[in-house]
Parts: sequence; C-alpha cells; structure tokens
Amino acid sequence: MKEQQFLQTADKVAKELVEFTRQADVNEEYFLDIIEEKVLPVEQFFANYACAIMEVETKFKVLNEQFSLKYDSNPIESIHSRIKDYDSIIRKIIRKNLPRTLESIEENINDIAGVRVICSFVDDIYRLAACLLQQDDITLIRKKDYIKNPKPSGYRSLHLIVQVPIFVENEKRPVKVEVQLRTIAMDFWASLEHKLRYKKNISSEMMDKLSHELTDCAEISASLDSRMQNVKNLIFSENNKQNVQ
Ligand code: 0O2
Repeated sequence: MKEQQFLQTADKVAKELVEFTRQADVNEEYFLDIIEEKVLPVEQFFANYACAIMEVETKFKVLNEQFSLKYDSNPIESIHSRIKDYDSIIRKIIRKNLPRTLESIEENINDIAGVRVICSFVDDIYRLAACLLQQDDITLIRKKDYIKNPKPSGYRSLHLIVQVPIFVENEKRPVKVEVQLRTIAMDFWASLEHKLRYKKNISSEMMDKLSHELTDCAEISASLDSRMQNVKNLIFSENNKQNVQ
C-alpha cells in the first residue's frame, strides 16, 4: 500500500515536470538533466520514508510476537502506515512559512512517514512504546501523550516522533517516523471524528453543538477503555492466583 502511495506521488511529480517542460518547450537533453537533478532526488526522498516505515513496522511485528509468547496474548490489533501525500506536505510547509526545499521538508515536517499501531488495551500502548524506545537504533525526537492529556476535541493517542536508521548502499541515513499508538476505542472515535470534521454546509451553532457531542463521545470511549483495562487486570490477577495454587 505505502509502496503504491510512494509510486503514485513520484509519478505525479514526474508528470507535472513533463508537463512543465512541454509547455516551456525545452529540448530533450535539458529535460533529462532536469529529471536527474529534480526528479531522482524526490524519488529517493520518498523511498527513504518508505524504508523507514518498513523498519518500524517490523519492530512492532517482532514485539507483537514476543509479547504473545510471554503474556499469551497479542497486544497489537493492527498496524496502518502511510506516506503523507505531496499536496499535504506542500500545504503544511506553506502554512508553517518554511522554505520549499527537500532539506527544509526533511528537517521540519515530522509526519511524512506515519505508522499507526492499534492496540487492545491502554497498558499495551505504554509497554510497546517503552520496548520500542529502549532499542538502541531508535532515537526519540518528541513525545506527545494525548492519553494522559487529551486534546480539547477529546482526541486521545500516544504520539512518538522517532528517528530510525536505514541502510542505503554504504550509507546509513537517519529518517523520522511519526508513530501513533491508540486503542481500538481511541481509533474508532478518531476515525469517525476525522470524517465528520470535514463535512461542509454546517452552521457554526450546529458545529459547536456537534463538537460538544463528539467530546462527550470521547469521554465515553475513554471510560470504556478504562473498564476493559480493569476487566483485563482482574482476569490476569485471577489467573496468577490459580497458577500459584
Ligand atoms: P493525518 O493524515 O491524520 O496524518 P506537527 O506535526 O507537530 O507540526 P501537530 O498539529 O502539532 O503538527 O501534530 P499533532 O497534533 O501532535 O498530531 C497531528 C495528527 O494527530 C493529525 O494528523 C491526526 O492524525 C491526529 N490528530 C490530532 N488531533 C486530532 C483530532 O482532534 N482529531 C483527530 N481525528 N485526529 C487528530 P493530520 O496532520 O491531521 O494528518
């Protein structure tokens, strides 16, 4: 999927360039120079992020297997990854008033590569995050805990910006990846809220009312997570008692 997204993005950039050179009526040699100078670095740029996603996904898959052996349950329900599309990157760079260069994008946009890990329980989120961060090739750049401190909208998730090395020929490159860890309930709320937020033709009074309703729903979802966590804790402690007897 992410390889497909990467190819679509690279293809779009290449087509735009072809169109530009066609309209500018430049010769073939000049066109090939431009491809080498402009298109190949863009392709390499996105390929680095696709590789970094593979690295981080593999780390979570390995942790899932190990947890399953140790605790007899899989902490990860699913993993979804994406590369931010070219238009969104450009919109973000314009919004932040940053230079429109690959170097500036690489330095300032932290969520070009995104890995979303959907967990069963809240404690799985913190355990997985701790295990990822203690790996010696992972560097934590930034952590935002929207579970302990939810956003005013009600949004909850643990966000980590990490740097992971990828190995290209003889070179090692650090690449940033945004990891979002959430429970099924947090993901359910965030996905629906995201869909509704972009609905148009809604009056501002109605929008206010709906925002309050969505924040209430987020609290219900948080309470569900907390009750499911309690059920899990009770089952585990009962199990442990039985094993001791
Ligand atoms: P997409 O396509 O979902 O990835 P920064 O990257 O630091 O400049 P910011 O705003 O500080 O930007 O990042 P933040 O708020 O820590 O995380 C942004 C991402 O979190 C969003 O990505 C969403 O995925 C998610 N998110 C944050 N707040 C909400 C919310 O209220 N509702 C929902 N549904 N999701 C939220 P993007 O950029 O929207 O794009």
